[in-house]
Amino acid sequence: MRVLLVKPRHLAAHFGLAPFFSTEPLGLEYISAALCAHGHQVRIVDMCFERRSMARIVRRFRPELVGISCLHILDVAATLRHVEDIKRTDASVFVAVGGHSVASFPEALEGAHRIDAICMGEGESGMVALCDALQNRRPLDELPSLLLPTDDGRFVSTGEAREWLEMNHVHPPDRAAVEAYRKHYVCLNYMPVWTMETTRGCRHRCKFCSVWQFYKGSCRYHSAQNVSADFQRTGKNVFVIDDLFWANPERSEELVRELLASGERKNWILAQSRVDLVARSADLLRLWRPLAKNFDIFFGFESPTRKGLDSLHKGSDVAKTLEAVRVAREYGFGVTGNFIVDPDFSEENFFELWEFIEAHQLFRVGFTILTPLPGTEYFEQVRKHLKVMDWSQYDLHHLLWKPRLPVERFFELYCETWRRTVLNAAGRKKWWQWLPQVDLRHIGQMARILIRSQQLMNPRAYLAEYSIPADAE
Ligand code: B12
Repeated sequence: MRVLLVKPRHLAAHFGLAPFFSTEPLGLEYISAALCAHGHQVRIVDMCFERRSMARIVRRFRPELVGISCLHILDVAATLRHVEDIKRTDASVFVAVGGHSVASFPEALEGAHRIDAICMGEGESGMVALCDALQNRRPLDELPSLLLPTDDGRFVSTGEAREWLEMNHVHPPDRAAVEAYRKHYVCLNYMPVWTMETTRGCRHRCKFCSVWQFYKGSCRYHSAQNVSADFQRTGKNVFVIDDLFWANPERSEELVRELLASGERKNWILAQSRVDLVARSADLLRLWRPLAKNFDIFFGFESPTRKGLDSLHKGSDVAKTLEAVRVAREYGFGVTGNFIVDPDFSEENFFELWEFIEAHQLFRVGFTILTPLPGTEYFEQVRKHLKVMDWSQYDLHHLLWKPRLPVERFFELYCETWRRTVLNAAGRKKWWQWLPQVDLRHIGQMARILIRSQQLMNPRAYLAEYSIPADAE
């Protein structure tokens, strides 16, 4: 079959670190590899950087099946627009929508009757099964993990999801399918960037995170040989998107030995991990460090206090945060991360956060506003109190209910928090100090990103998008 896979064109991301991060559609690359292995003809289009219209792409490629990946709930509006464009161009094309956010919360697509199926599970197996059924004209309600539309605009389930994939059977991602867009993929001052996956899922239970709920607490690992082969295919800057890097010490040691033996070295690697894990993994970190000239760790710091960590179900403590920072620095890793700002913050909570950042020199960090992500237990718990159901505001930088402080003061302090980081082009790291770290060819792109990101320190920008009526409870 001819299959078109689509990464939607999301809204211009303007707050937080979003302008600094733009990465490849790795999930679609895995799906493409699985489909190609079954003899299908596949194209991936990244609508964030695609110049052709959807209508033109559909007319040219004439897909029989289109799969759209709705990774973030923010992508819902763009996804629906693409569905309309595809169906208007050729109503006979079968349109399936999948991906993390809609599989976690299909309700976001309710009423979208032009979608032919919502896919709940991993696309490597789901899309192959869908192609097979469509090609052989078998009824779709025999396939598991689909939601199929009814005449009244609802979706009904075809049954429980099948088992999670056995990772050793997953084909490495089809990187060639996105090479045309490669120059657009950036992380901070590193460009172009490749993303890689070594582990899928997370076994922790953080209140704000939707990953463990999507993967039902499972954590699975690609084989060391497959990761090593993929590592050699990636370029010099690599963002490892695993939610919990170094999760399994034995397997991680096997993997790093395999990678070291391959001789491949990178300019920059970014890996995301937890403080308690890093605090107890000094020997493992020492083994990993030689793999790249620059190696940053992105920590979910979340809170400077035990009380704050407990309220987020983080299952860690502040002593571990400090130990992780010490271990990472001792072995030459760059320390980056994120803190969560609760709408319930008082002035003292902000001051506490600033003191912590200053005391431990954590200037390469970001901040997000505590947000109940659709599909999480937390979302269901607070749902009736939410004042905003516009998914474009679920970017972790909008208030979804009234804060404890007056809203103007909340955003003043939130922006002051951001001003204390290296991203303040007029502050800690002047704009021109970024330049030596950027390849000459990319200076224009870097300057544009820096200019765009200065909005995140401007309270008026947030207030302009604040939509909660003054008389709301
Ligand atoms: C990489 C990443 C990013 C990248 C962008 C990636 C991209 N290509 O667009 C960057 C760093 C830019 C980013 C930004 C943000 N992110 Co993000 N991101 C991730 C991360 C860590 C990995 C995604 C990934 O590549 N996974 C690996 C691939 C293999 O899996 P996959 O994409 O899910 O695809 C599989 C299945 O879902 C399925 N599938 C996917 N598409 C389709 C389509 C069809 C048709 C079918 C059948 C199946 C299918 O099959 C695939 C293969 O198995 C996830 C966490 C996670 N584990 O999912 C968070 C995550 C998706 N991000 C999240 C958030 C909150 C954000 C931000 C809002 C954070 C912020 N404050 O800035 C921003 C939003 C940016 C924006 N404006 O859009 C949340 C999303 C919550 C939600 N429900 O919306 C997640 C889940 C993290 C979390 N801990 O909760 N992100």
